[in-house]
Amino acid sequence: MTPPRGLWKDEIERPWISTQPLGLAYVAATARQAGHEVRIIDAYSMGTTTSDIRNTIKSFQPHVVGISSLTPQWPDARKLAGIVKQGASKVLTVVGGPHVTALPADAVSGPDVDVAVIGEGEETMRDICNAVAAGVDLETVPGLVIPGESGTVTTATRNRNMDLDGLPFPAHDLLPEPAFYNPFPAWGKSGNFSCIISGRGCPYNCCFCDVTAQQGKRYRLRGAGNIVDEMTWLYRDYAVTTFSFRDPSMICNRKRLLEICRLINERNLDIAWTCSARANEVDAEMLSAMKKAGCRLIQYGIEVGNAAMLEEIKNITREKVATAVQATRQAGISAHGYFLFGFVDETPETMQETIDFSREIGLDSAGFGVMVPFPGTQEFERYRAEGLLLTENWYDYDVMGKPVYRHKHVTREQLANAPRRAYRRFYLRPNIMLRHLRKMTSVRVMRNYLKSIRLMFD
Ligand code: B12
Ligand code: SF4
Repeated sequence: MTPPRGLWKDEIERPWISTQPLGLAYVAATARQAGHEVRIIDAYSMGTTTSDIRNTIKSFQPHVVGISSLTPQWPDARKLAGIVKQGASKVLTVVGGPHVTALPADAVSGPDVDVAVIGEGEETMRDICNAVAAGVDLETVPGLVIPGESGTVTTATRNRNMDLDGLPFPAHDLLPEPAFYNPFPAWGKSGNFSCIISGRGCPYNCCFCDVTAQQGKRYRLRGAGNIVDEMTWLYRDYAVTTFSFRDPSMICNRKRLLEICRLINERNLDIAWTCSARANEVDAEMLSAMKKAGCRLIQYGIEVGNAAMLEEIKNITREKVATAVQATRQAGISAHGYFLFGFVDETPETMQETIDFSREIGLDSAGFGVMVPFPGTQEFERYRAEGLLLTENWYDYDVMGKPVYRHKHVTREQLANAPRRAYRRFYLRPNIMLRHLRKMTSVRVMRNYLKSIRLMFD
């Protein structure tokens, strides 16, 4: 299950944008492959009510319930575990996901969570289900934290899965219909949308990001054939025509990237897709092959505009970023930049530099947020050690929310207002507005644009 947003304060709301919870769908597919009967309730995306959850649990009477949690979802996840226990008192509640991996002992400190899973959960959840079915002690299963009478017990370390092609595809058939998910598809094609993961791990270990802590420093890549097989399945059986590669590593291996593009063309998949990239990784040949295979948008994590901060945070120069954006647009692919405010050296001047840089380099679109020091990141340790964290209510740890820390050089108000100011400065320009007006080709896209515009002025 994913926890419904706002459950902890009894104010459940459906998010206005949600995408398939792939991690959970991988875990479900693996447990099912081992012979267990599995259901997924994506209560976060569906805004499932407490009474619906109770009814489902009462009628299904599961032996094990797995709950996935990002950091801001943790208060909801914990409350959900309690509701599950009320519906089926003998059930084993298992939590997993990025927040649990960062703070597993904390995750099992309450009365309703029985087991925390560290890291990638496919094999671990399969082993938990097997152990429960066979009545075997959970302490024999690697990768767990379990509450014990004299403190928590951490079981043996589980090695990372090096054979991602050996995993079953995510259990899309257990999720709501793809049409239910409503991302921002201005760059996409009409039809359904799906996320896809082409690999795990990231060697860069950026100070604000926990992907390296979660998935390790080494890229573990799926093969091109395995990836395009999944795309072909989703295209044929689920009418998915728009894909978003959601891992940091999709373009990191040139040979594999070119092979993915070749296979998409060979199989005549009439699709549009997007991926994330680091500006130091692209070149003209790759971009041209990507364009021919349907890539419409590349999302660059740029983060800041100040040259010294850029060097420190992303180990890259302003020139390199500008060249990558230019080359992307020259290849006929739109370029999106992500920016964050609030890194440790931030000042009012560097915030302005970020806004100016976002406008200068020719991006088609940009996203701005306040840096959040998520548990498991270097920034979290640094802000905590310096006593700057203002709250450990994890619900507030959201890049769209208010800063959760005191900053040495910038007031909380300056920081909180920066994204909105940046959005206005970026988008309220005639050429950018015109570019986006041209993309309003459907009611769905128009509705999403209107919601975003409202956020700029809220
Ligand atoms: C797609 C995505 C989203 C999607 C969908 C999230 C989802 N539920 O899957 C959306 C757009 C909704 C999203 C939103 C946010 N996201 Co996001 N997202 C991602 C992204 C790009 C891919 C996730 C993914 O599919 N990974 C691949 C799968 C295989 O890994 P996984 O999801 O971690 O799942 C594995 C394990 O965690 C574990 N596991 C997961 N769930 C469970 C459950 C059980 C029971 C078990 C046993 C195991 C288990 O097993 C899985 C399989 O191996 C990741 C970056 C990344 N590369 O992971 C960020 C990431 C997960 N997101 C992140 C963040 C911060 C957010 C936001 C908080 C941003 C914000 N607004 O501030 C919001 C949170 C929204 C909310 N209220 O919860 C952070 C998480 C940090 C953290 N510690 O919480 C990540 C890691 C990105 C980052 N750079 O730091 N995100
Ligand atoms: S921000 Fe991107 S490049 Fe940096 S560690 Fe995270 S996933 Fe890797």
